[in-house]
Amino acid sequence: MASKTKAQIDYKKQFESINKQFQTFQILNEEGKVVNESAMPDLTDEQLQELMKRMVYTRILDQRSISLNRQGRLGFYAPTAGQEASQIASQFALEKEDWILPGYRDVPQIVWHGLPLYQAFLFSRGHFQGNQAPEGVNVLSPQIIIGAQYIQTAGVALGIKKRGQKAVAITYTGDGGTSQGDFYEGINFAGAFKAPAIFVVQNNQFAISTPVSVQTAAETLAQKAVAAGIPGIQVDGMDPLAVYAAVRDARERAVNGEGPTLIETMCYRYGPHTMAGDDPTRYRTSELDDEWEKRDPLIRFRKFLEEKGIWNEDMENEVIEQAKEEIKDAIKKADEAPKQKVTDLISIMHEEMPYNLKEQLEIYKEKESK
Ligand SMILES: Cc1ncc(C[n+]2csc(CCOP(=O)(O)OP(=O)(O)O)c2C)c(N)n1
Ligand SMILES: [Mg+2]
Repeated sequence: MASKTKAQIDYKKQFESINKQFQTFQILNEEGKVVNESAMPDLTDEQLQELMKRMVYTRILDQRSISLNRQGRLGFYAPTAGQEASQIASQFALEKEDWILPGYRDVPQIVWHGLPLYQAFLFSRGHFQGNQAPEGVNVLSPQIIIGAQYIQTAGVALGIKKRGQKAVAITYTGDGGTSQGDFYEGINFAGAFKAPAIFVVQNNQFAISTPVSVQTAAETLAQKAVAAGIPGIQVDGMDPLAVYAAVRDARERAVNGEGPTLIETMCYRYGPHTMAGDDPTRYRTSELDDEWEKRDPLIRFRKFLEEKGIWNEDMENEVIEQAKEEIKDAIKKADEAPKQKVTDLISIMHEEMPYNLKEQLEIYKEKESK
């Protein structure tokens, strides 16, 4: 009898049906018009204004951070312009008791979750005080190792579940991060344990100079959820309402014991990868930049709010002035932090200090007293 050599599945159809299920979710289009009324989140006018304020503020924070970095007053900085809807609207959908596990580009979310701005500046300078979130501010330090925060989030979410808390752990990585083993381990573990986690992939189209088309053969990054047995959704990451609605829905499912969700937000970083010498003109065309800048979250949300009669230029200018003022105060406060000492690093590392560090602590205390 002849053995069957042909696969029994029509793979072409399989791919088609998978891709069909991961269409981009949008509520507000580029012109600021609602295109998906039934999905409109339940937000008051005050909440909509607050969301806009935070996005405008964050754009200013980005501009000021870039300039402070150029003046040598900040250290590590990864620009955020273009990712405001993805970052700010996702944090806006959280509650205070939720935990944020950020990547290096996700400083705005932890600041809006309660980390004082001067501490974010200290983080940028590599000062240990930047990593000490105040009690009750549920944020971890920005992760530099690509994807590592996905595994940590599975753990934090499982902890939340075991304690019976009504909260979630949300984390962020980039398109490049989805190629890491940690990414798969994190979503798989959280899925298996139905842990209350929200995994956000901010697809800003590039991992430094590598475009998504080179990163993976997958049509969308959201569909990577399928293998972990969890829901996945691709969202217009330049649309604050769509991002808010998707994260809010994921949060509700998570606290109701229905497990994690993977959310891919389609966005773009206008600036360089970091301030450490990256030149995006070497790997991106100005046409592509223009295409994405037309989708800007601030432009479309401003149009939407103005149309509703709840936003105007004066309000926006007021936010800009407030942001500049607060940023100035925060950098001044960061300047006042005590100079970092080796004894600080040794003493903050462990709850109970191992004997070898105790020895080193004495040595450095002696040195620093001179
Ligand atoms: C495990 C690991 N490998 C490599 C790097 C170096 N690295 C820093 S950022 C980056 C690209 C990440 O791109 P993406 O995940 O798309 O995030 P984006 O910077 O675009 O927000 C790489 C490879 C790293 N930090 N960690
Ligand atoms: Mg990226």
